Amino acid sequence: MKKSKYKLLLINVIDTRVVDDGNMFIPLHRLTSFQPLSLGIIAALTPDNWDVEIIDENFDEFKYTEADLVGLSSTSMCINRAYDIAKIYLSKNIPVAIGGVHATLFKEEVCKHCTSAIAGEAENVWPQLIEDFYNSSLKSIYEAGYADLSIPVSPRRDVFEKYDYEIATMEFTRGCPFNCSFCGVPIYSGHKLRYKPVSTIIEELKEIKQNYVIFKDDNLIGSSKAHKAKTVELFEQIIANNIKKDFLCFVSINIADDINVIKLARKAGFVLFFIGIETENLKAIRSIHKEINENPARKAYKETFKRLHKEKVAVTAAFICGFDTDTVEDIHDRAKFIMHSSLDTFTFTFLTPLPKTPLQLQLQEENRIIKNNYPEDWIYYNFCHLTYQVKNGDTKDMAQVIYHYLIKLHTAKMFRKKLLKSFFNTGSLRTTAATYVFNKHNHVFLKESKSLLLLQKTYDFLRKSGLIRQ
Ligand code: B12
Ligand code: SF4
Repeated sequence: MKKSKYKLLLINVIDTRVVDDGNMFIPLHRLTSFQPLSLGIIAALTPDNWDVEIIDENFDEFKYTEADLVGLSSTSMCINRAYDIAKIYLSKNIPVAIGGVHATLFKEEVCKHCTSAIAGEAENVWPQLIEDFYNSSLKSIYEAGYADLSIPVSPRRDVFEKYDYEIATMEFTRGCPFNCSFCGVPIYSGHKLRYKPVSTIIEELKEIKQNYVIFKDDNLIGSSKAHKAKTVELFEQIIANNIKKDFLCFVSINIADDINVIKLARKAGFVLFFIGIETENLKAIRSIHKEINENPARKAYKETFKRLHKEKVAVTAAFICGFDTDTVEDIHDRAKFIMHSSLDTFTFTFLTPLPKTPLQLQLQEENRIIKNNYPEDWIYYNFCHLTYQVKNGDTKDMAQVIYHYLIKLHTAKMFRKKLLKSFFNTGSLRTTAATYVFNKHNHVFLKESKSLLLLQKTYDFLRKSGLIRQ
C-alpha cells in the first residue's frame, strides 16, 4: 500500500581512506565543498510527497539514517565506499540506487552491489524509478543516456541549506568537443555540447545566495564559433540582469584568443579561469592529443597569462605528470615552470588512466596497468598514484620524483607567494580574494592561513558595504 509520506536519502559519497602504494601516500581529503548538483537535480525530480535529505561526505561522514529509498552518487575512486554504504541498507531491505560517472561506465559491476544502477543522467529515468519503487518493481539497471538540457531541470537548492557551502555550483553545458586521451568527459558526457537555456541560468542565479559561484561545465568556451556565441550570450545576460557574483569556470586555452571575450567575461564577474595546461612540453601535449594547446599562437603561455592578468582575470592551471614522453628531468622542468610562471594557482597530479578512456585502453593493450584488481583498486584512481608502469625509467623512481614536487609545490608559503603575485599582476583585490576562496577548498592548508583568511574577510566586508567592486 502506498504511504502518504516517504523519505529519500541522497549521499554524495567521498572515500577518504588513505591508501599506500608502497611509496608515499596522499589521502583523498574532503577536497571540495561545492554543492553536489546531481543530488539537487534528483531532489527536484522527486515528487512532493517525499522528504529529501542529503548527506555530503565532504562535510559529514555517513552515519546510518532512516530512509525508504537511498540514492548514492559516486566517482570511480569512491565507488568501494558506495558499495559499503549500499550493503548496510540492503541488509535492512531498503532499496539503494547508485548513479554517477562510475555507474555510467560500469553498470554491470555496480548493479551487483545495489538494487538499481543508473547509467547516464537522472533526468531521463528518476520519475520512472520512483514509479517502479511504488510498484516494488525496481530494475537492476536503468539506461538513462544523455538528458535534453533544453528542457532544463533546475536543482532544488533548499536541500543544500543543511551545509555551509561557501560556493554555489551552476551548470550551463554538459560535454566537451575535444578528445584529450586521458579524459573521461567525452565518453561520459559526450562530445556535443548540450546547453541549458540562458534564461534558466539567469533565473537560477537570481535565487543563489552565495557570492562565489563555480560553473562546473567541462569547457565553458567550447571549440566553435557557435559555442563562443552561446558563451557570449551568457556573459551578456549576466551583465544585462545586473547579477553581481564572482565566478570561476573551467575553459580551454582558446578563451584567451579573443580579447573582447575576456573583457566581457570579466565584466560579467568571471574572475578566475581554470585551464587545462597539462604540460609545458609540446611533445607531451602531442602524446595526449590535446591539439587545442598546440596552436603556435598559444605556445607562449607567458603571453596568454599576461593578457588575462591585464584584464584582471586570474588563472589556475592543471598540470599532469607521467606522460609516455616524460623523463625525470621533464618532471623537474614542469615543477620549475609552475614555480616561476605567473600562474595564480595550479594543480599538479599524476596522469591517471581513467576508466574507458583512450589512455586506459592503450595501457591495457600494452599490459602496463598495475592497479587492476577491480573493484578494490578503483580507490587508486584519484590522481595521486601511479597506477601503471611508466615508459621511461623505473615506475617507483618516477613516483618518488612526482611526490617530491607535489610536496614542494603544495606549501602554504608557495600559495601565499603566488597570491601576492596575483594581486600584483592583476591589480585587483577582488580577483585575488576570489582566487583564494576558490582554491582553499582544494588545498586544505590554505584554510588554515590566518593572513589569507583576513584578506578574504576584509574584501568580503568592503564588497558588502559597497565600498569596493573592481
Ligand atoms: C565539477 C567537477 C569537480 C569539482 C567538484 C564538484 C562537486 N561538488 O563534486 C572539483 C573541481 C572539486 C572536482 C574534483 C575532482 N574531480 Co571532478 N569533476 C567535475 C565535473 C567537471 C562535473 C561534475 C558535476 O558536477 N556534474 C554535474 C552533475 C549534474 O552531473 P553528474 O554529477 O554527472 O550527475 C548526473 C548523472 O551522473 C546522474 N547521477 C549522478 N549521481 C547520481 C545518483 C543517483 C542516485 C542517480 C539516479 C543518478 C545520478 O544524474 C545526474 C544528473 O544528470 C566532472 C566531469 C563531468 N562531466 O561530470 C569531473 C569528474 C567527476 N571529476 C573527476 C575527478 C577524477 C576528480 C578529482 C579526483 C580530480 C583531482 N585529483 O583533483 C577530484 C576529486 C574530488 C572528490 N573529492 O571527489 C572525474 C571522475 C572520473 C571517474 N571515472 O571517477 C570526472 C568525471 C572528470 C574526468 N576527467 O573524467 N571535480
Ligand atoms: S578539453 Fe578538458 S574536458 Fe575536454 S576532453 Fe580535454 S581535458 Fe577533457
